[in-house]
Amino acid sequence: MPRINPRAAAVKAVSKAASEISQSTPTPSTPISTMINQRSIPAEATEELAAFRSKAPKPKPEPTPPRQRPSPPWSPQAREKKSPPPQSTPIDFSNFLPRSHFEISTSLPRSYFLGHHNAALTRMRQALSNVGLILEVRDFRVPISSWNPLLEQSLSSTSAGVPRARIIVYTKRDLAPPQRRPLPGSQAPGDVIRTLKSFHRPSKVDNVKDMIFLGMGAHSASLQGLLKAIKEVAREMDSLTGLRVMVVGMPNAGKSTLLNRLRSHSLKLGKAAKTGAQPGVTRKLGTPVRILPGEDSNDPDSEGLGEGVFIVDTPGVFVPYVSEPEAMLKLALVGCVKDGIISSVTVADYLLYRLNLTRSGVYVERFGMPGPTNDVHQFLRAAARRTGKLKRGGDESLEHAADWVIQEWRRGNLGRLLLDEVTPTRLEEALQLAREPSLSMNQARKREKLARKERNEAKRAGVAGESA
Ligand SMILES: Nc1nc2c(ncn2[C@@H]2O[C@H](COP(=O)(O)OP(=O)(O)O)[C@@H](O)[C@H]2O)c(=O)[nH]1
Ligand SMILES: [Mg+2]
Repeated sequence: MPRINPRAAAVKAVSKAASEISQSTPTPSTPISTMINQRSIPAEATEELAAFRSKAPKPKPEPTPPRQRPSPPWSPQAREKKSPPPQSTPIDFSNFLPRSHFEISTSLPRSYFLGHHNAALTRMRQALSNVGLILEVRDFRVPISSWNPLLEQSLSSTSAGVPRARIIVYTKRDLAPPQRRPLPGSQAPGDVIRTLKSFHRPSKVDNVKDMIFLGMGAHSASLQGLLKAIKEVAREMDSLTGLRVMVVGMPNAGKSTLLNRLRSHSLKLGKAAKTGAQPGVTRKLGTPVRILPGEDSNDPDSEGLGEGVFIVDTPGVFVPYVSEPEAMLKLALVGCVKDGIISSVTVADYLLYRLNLTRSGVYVERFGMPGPTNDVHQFLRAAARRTGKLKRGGDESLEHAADWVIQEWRRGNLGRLLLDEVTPTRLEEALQLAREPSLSMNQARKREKLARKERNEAKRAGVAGESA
């Protein structure tokens, strides 16, 4: 038995208790300067405040937060990292004014169209000859931004010019807000689904056989619905060799996961395609994988399926150029763009802006903040302190905190959002874009340059008009 020094044990116990008390001490109430920064005071009140401040004694500077070392795995902070957070918190937003507009730098990258995207598209075109059905995967949180017209133009019709059958699958439904509780200032997912359903009617978009809304977990009814729709297409084709399906979409939209889930649901077989949280996991066209048995099987439901249904996985293909800069931020946030292409602090700032617009205060409680904020640095400092994302000297690492915040949101633990506004007009505009002849990268850049010039000229004219 090791000998215990009673004095050392007592000192250890006292310092542990002291650190627990300091961690549980509530944050001091918000100083006026912070409240102004957060714009939690209406603009018209600032003048009165300024007058009051000139008479009042100078406020004490904000206390610097205590420097902390990264917490060990058994500490309360580490447990906080693991425990699933509450999805809605009664945070008071009544005196808080969220930003109504997100300022986007003109230098924001507008493309993530890589060499292997282009090569994949060429190989997909070559492999199309025996493909009877395209499963087009889009992310339900960004149903318009993750719509890739390039895929549509390249794959939608056969060499004879006949439109190829398509089913549109909206994934990640589970990461959108729950249907019964629409967030303020945001559309209810049920309305978005209705708008998409009425838009995708076959009369509007060529040969769309069905659309399916899928999420992980308790959504196997949708998976069942998708298999049924695939079977119907196979029976319609009535080919002896069965049906070949190609699953296509933007990077990280959930294509490989869908293939695995269809196979597992229908044939109870294990994973056939590699999946991952970052884009670029699937680099090559897959070999066809069976998802439905052929007529020679004992399955009574395989009638009319020929040799069965096989599915081919493909690498994600990004749009050559994103003309709407905000769409690029949305795509980065949901993970269609590889992390690091856009600064994670910018992406986290965009997330903060969107969370505040929907009055989602999950972050306020989780990071122990005095209230909501529009200041991304304040947001990330609080996240860093709470999760131990600290630099060697103890200062908060904003980049690491930003990476963590983005991942945590993607896991559905920091408020769930629908990022695109889905209206018939917006869908109609996207359709027009999809029907335009494909823009080359250079053409797209030229187009953007011209648009920027026009924007700047309009801005200058506006300023001149004001000062005249
Ligand atoms: N929550 C959730 N995650 C999903 C869903 N579909 C895919 N994912 C995740 O999204 C990430 C990308 O999936 P993957 O299938 O590799 O995407 P791919 O690049 O389109 O093949 C993985 O981490 C998946 O687990 C979904 O419906 N819900
Ligand atoms: Mg994949």
